[in-house]
Amino acid sequence: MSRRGFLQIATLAGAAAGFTGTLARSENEIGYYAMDLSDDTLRHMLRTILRIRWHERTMADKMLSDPSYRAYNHFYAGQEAVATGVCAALRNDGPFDQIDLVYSTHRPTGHAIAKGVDMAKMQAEFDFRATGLNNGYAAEMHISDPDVGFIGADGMIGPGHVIATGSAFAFRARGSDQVSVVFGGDGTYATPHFHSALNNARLLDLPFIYVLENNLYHQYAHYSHSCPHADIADAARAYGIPARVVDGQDVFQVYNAAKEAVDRARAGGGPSFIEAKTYRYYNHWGAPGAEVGKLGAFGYDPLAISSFRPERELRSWMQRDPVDIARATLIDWGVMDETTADTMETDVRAEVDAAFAWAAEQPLCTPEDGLKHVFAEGVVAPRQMA
Ligand SMILES: Cc1ncc(C[n+]2csc(CCOP(=O)(O)OP(=O)(O)O)c2C)c(N)n1
Ligand SMILES: [Mg+2]
Repeated sequence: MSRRGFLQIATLAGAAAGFTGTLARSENEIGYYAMDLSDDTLRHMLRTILRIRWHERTMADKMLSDPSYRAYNHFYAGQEAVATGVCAALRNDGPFDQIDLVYSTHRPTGHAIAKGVDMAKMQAEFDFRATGLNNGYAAEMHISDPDVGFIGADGMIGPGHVIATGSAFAFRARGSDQVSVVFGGDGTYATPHFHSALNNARLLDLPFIYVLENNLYHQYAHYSHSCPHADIADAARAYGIPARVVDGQDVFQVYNAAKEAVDRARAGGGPSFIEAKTYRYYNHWGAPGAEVGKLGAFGYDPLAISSFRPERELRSWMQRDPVDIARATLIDWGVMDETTADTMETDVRAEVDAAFAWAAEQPLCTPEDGLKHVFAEGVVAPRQMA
């Protein structure tokens, strides 16, 4: 019997015997839904984490080594388990009026990949190519792909939260069981939109999930500078919203909390809040302080007024890397072995290289393209007043 099978039986036996310990459960008793996923789904989750990670690393290396490379990024490395665990609990395929929607942030790459956005097209978009995901108009901070329910990245922190509750309101009004999810950072606590979205979601009992990625910093300031709570989840509880704090480095813990929240929303139980404690391996924006071929930015960021985070803090978070945790868990559960895990990583690296190569061959936008989609094309009759 696999270790996962053993843990599943132990959980059932524990439940039957009224066992309330932590065996085979996450410590805050979310119910270990991840263990019941199919092997294929579990492998897909690790693959998604790896796809995000190698996209990040490839892009960072390009930014550092190729002066002609135009694309830029707010790197998501270190946080991959959050996007992956949440999106694994959502409906990502199907007609637009049935899939779940994700509203992203200024750090959108991981959310986009996890929701199912085509990586090659996204990469072409980042590089201002005319055949990119949004015809070269969006770059990183405005990518959007409604076909997979990825409503979009957002250069502003906050306003997307309120728009996401609008979608949730539409779902409720139409009697749909779709769910609207917004990702936000610890920095959004200090925006009015954070509070407005949570208040309205509770008042109207909306199928709305707020996923707060607490990576400790907004730009170069610690979140305690703008938020009085150690757990930002306490702010959601103040609005009467059930809230979980999870280890954002462990994709399966994130999934458990997301599944619980999605089930609640679909059943008409209203909003949920998930605070994932996590960390970003690069600096706020771009790759300053990073080195080609190495994960993370340990060096000084010239945009920061001072060295804003201790190097040993970054190193200690990297010891609990989302890739390692997901991989070790699946090997422990007997879902894969070291060799199949290595093969998956090799495949993913080839896929990412191919996506970058395809994007680099795509035609660039022309100056004329910049004037398209601004005004209506052709002759437009002025509206006549009756
Ligand atoms: C309304 C608004 N104010 C300020 C900014 C500038 N800004 C961009 S990212 C950022 C910090 C965001 O921090 P956090 O929400 O913790 O997300 P993280 O960057 O850590 O992922 C700020 C202040 C902005 N984009 N929008
Ligand atoms: Mg932050």
